[in-house]
Amino acid sequence: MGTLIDQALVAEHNAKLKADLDADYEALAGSLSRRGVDIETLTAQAEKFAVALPSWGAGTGGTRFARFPGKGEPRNVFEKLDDCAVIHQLTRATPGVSLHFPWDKISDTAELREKARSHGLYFDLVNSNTFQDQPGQAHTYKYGSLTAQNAAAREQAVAHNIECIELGRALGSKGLTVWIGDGANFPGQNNLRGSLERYLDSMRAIYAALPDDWQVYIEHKLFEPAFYATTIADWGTSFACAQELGPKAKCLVDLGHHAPNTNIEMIVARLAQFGKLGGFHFNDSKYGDDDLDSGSINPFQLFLVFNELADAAQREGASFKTANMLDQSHNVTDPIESLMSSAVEVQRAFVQAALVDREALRGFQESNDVLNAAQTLKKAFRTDVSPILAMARLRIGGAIDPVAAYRSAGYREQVAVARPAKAGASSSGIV
Ligand SMILES: [Mn+2]
Repeated sequence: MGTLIDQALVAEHNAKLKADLDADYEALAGSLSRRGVDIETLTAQAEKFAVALPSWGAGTGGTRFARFPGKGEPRNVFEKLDDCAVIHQLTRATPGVSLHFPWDKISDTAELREKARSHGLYFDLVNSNTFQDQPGQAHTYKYGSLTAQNAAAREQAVAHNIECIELGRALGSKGLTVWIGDGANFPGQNNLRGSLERYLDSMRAIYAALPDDWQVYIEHKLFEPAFYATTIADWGTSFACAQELGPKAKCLVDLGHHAPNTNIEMIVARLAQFGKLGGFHFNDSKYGDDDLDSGSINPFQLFLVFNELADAAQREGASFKTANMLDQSHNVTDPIESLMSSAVEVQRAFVQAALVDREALRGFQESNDVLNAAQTLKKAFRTDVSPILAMARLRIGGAIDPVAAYRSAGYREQVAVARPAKAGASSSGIV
């Protein structure tokens, strides 16, 4: 199966919106041209942009209080891939899927790989899970996994990560993201330094199992479920561990995993400067690790992150790359709609950052023209690049308005019939 929504329906949708898009695109081309910017260069860049989808995002997430599942949620990894394929079909910006084990574990990786291939998808980074116990597990992670006092629990957690590498390898993935919930809820519960020493010992064993062309991504998070002291709480700890482990270890920045008002774009700049910026989990937040849709609360921050990425790319050339994926929890929206909108918001920030006049910015910085330096960024941020994003999608087979096309195709109603809910079938989560 190549596409899950009849491409004729997408074409019909596009035909209705094409004349308006052409007019908007032409108007934007004109105004950009007066700024010395070629719209076609930006559209070509937008066409190449990709952000990976989290398999766990295809279902309704939930909070600590409740989960309100929607109709037709995927019940297994194959159905998650079907939904991811629809998101990519309409946005043309999400060809990669990031799996989470053991939630997505199956015995036949060849079948899963073939399913992805038939959808035009590939497997991005794989994720391990030692932040909850699985049925039948020998040793609990209640008091930690990679940092547990109990050596057998640590060994079990290391073995799970190595199994994730093997599964990922069979699926064509090139990296493992490790996030642990380890830490303390009380002062005195853990020896702070001892916990990190055990973490490093465990990570050295995982690192040693990495194939030559693989990387391991360390994801930090300020708090939750450890509410007093999380072992890998911040980018400084993440960076120190990545340095300690070696060149195949990088830092992964989840936008939600910081204290409110943290200058995340500066963290991005620091990690890029020292060669340890591995990738991102994009989402948005107001208070903590809210896992809200990317760009829904603070789109300017998202733009400023991409501004740093554009600066790093200009300094370092084609060798500069990051692994980008969404990591969100959809509680009150259709996950497919949220993931499509979020992919477009991340792509929007990327294109806006490409619009920044870097030469002018440098000039204003050197001459201490603070106001104009700030305005140079704002000018790019304020530019509505929607026609560029829509035109990019149209030219590579996507939908001018992905959410409208999705709704009119009736996909959710169809899968609601095909996927009757069954008790305990959900395997979505929040990370
Ligand atoms: Mn994350």
